[in-house]
Amino acid sequence: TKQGLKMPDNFLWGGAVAAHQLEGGWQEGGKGVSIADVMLAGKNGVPRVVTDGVLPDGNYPNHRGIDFYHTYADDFKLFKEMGMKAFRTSIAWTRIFPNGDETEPNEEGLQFYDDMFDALIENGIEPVITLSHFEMPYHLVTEYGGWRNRKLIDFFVRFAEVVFDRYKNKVKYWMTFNEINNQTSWKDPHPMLQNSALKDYSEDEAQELMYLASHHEMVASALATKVAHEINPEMQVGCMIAMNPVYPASSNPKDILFAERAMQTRYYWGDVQANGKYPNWLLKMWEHKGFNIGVTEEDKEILAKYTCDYIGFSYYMSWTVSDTGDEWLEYDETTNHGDNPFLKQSDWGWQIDPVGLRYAMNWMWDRWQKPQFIVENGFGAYDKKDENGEVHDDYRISYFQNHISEMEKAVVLDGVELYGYCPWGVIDLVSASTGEMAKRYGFIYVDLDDMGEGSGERSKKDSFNWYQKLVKSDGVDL
Ligand code: P53
Repeated sequence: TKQGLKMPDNFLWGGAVAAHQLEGGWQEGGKGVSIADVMLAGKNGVPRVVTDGVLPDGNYPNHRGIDFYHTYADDFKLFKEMGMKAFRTSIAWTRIFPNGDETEPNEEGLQFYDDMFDALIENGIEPVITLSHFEMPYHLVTEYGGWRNRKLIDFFVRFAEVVFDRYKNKVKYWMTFNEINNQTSWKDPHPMLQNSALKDYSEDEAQELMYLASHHEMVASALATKVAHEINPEMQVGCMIAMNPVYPASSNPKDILFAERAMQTRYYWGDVQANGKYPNWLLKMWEHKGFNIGVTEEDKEILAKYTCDYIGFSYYMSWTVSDTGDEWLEYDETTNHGDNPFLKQSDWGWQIDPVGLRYAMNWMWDRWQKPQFIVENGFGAYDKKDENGEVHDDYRISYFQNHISEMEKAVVLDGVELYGYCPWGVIDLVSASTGEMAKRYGFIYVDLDDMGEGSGERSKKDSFNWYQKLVKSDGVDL
């Protein structure tokens, strides 16, 4: 085995999931229909189709998840056996406010998470909770047009206040909006719906709508942070950023400049949420494009005053760009990427880049000066069971060894402050981008296929034992 660097004793070695990708029980306990409930399964290279409401014969994998709604108590025993100290999941907004615009919450939904958090705490596992993880009430899309509508700020803050108050003695670590910056790819309808509940807009208005919706989300996030601290000053409320570094394809200064603008474009959300204000280049760009985002003086004050407590982030891959010759340096995430000759890709075309994690942690530390929390990192792969029914996922172990080793250097050698590490999909679940079960991330195998066929039985992969040893040794036994 490899030798790692010892991490601090209180470091939160954990695992991460999101409600809509594993709970199932989509109509139980008074739950409303979420945007994940109207997404059909796609496949590797085949995007997921969003339907107009729920169609009778569609294959909607998020309706089933891995039935965690009923199995969590047993699953937590396996988590404990693995040594997990933290578990990141989300609260499905639709279990608490089924339509999103009610004034009173649904008690059955609140009770469900009370029981779940109790079960976690009994197993010595700290809950880490995301408020909005790609699973907003569908009603907010059809009735209000999603986050383009300022009314959503009130709905979100009400939801946040209810759960902060209810779980104030059980949950310390929170995040507001999952991967808020995925909508950098505003030409792709998928993040527009998942992040901002935007549907039915014209191509010409997409980019402006994205900035408008994001503005409302960031004001809502700041107000939620304010409320959290009023309820319990101990609570830590993070932003949540998808960290995919964008590199210049060469040392040509034009490529360097363009890549820097790509970074500024992808991470301005962090600038607003951590530093409390919009960067000048973006204000200039809005002016140039004639965008009217309607940032009020009051909004500015809120953003400046209630910045996030920490930077939650996911890390899977890095990208490469070359200068396009555009004077305004406009970065188009859907067309500007090239392959990096130094890196290999997963079966889904995600470039594997462990060193980029150390680079990114240093870059964020310098820019935002806030503690960090890696709340996703992992390797989606086709796992095969051998004749004894075992999964030997050495490729996954090696992905984790290489990434964790760079994370440890960022902390121990570079001094970046890091709360913890929660690998994604600690138990197999439905993929967000493709809706497949076949794209597996877990240390724990779940016997279910893309159509939801299978026993649902859980079993340990080789990576389970590997992670258990790693945690026991505080990161030394890599
Ligand atoms: P899946 C795109 C790029 C990077 C991460 O992704 C992304 C996405 C959106 O799909 O999402 C995060 O399941 C997300 C999780 C998701 C995980 O990464 O598409 O926060 O919900 O499951 C992995 O392979």
